[in-house]
Amino acid sequence: MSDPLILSSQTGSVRTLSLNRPQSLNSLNSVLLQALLDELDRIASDATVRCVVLTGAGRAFCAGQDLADPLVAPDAASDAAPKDLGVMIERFYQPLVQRIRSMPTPVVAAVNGVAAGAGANIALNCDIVIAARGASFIQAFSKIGLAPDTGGTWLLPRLVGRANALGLTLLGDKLSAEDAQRMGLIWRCVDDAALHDEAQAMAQRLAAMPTQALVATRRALDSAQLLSMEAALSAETALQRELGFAHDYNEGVAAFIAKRTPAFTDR
Ligand code: T3D
Repeated sequence: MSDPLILSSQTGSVRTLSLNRPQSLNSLNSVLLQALLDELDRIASDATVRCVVLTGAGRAFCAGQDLADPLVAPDAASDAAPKDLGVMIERFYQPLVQRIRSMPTPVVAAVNGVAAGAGANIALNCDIVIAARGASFIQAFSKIGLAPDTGGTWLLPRLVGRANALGLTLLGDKLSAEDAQRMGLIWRCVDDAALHDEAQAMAQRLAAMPTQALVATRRALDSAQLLSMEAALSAETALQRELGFAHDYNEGVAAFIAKRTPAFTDR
């Protein structure tokens, strides 16, 4: 039997998913992409999971689209019809970004090695990105005659500003994890040997927090980018009203008053 393309394990309420095609640096073919979508769907309806960690098996996080996948690889024959890359993107990459960004739990990317093309942008769509010092980020699209996808055009200028986004995407150079942290592209860069423990500790910490409030915060920050200050103030009010009716708010305040650790349960 062949190895599963996604390795899945759970410690407490933290589910860890590892992309598992190490021989091609976890590049993404249609089977792996579908398996990842299916795993995220299962997690979304599994109330035992309160945080997800996404990482890669072997020396890479993910080298992006599998360029040898017959669905996208140009045919050698000069008279062959060109491949429609939009099909792959609509079927897999768009839903994947939407899934990650609407997960009912926080998602931590533990970037263990190179993250290129769609692989880089999958990591950057996660809520908290922790990278090993030896890891790197490459907006590899321009090197093969493409433009950024997997949310990169939306995300990069928001994360690092237009000048840095253009530098990264036009040049397609390798950005070290340290420079990525310095630029504000990721949350933290840690020693290679510490990555697993740091990512798990972060995930366990998030898992113990009020999940609904964390997810609502992500949603509010994303949508506020498109709002006026007045509209953002109204949206904050509506959100706070909604969260104020939830159990976790009562629990958080009760725990604070009683000087005890809160036990958050909403998801
Ligand atoms: O096409 C569409 O559907 C549109 C969507 C596009 C989204 C995208 O992601 S476009 C960008 C695709 N990705 C790339 O262009 C990156 C290609 N890979 C690289 O540039 C390099 O491999 C890396 C810089 C990531 C790592 O370099 P290095 O020197 O550490 O490793 P390597 O020797 O290049 O790769 C190791 C093996 O993985 C090698 O196979 P081999 O020779 O040992 O049999 C290599 O061919 C394979 N590999 C790496 N990346 C991919 C890949 N195989 C297929 N697809 C890949 N993306």
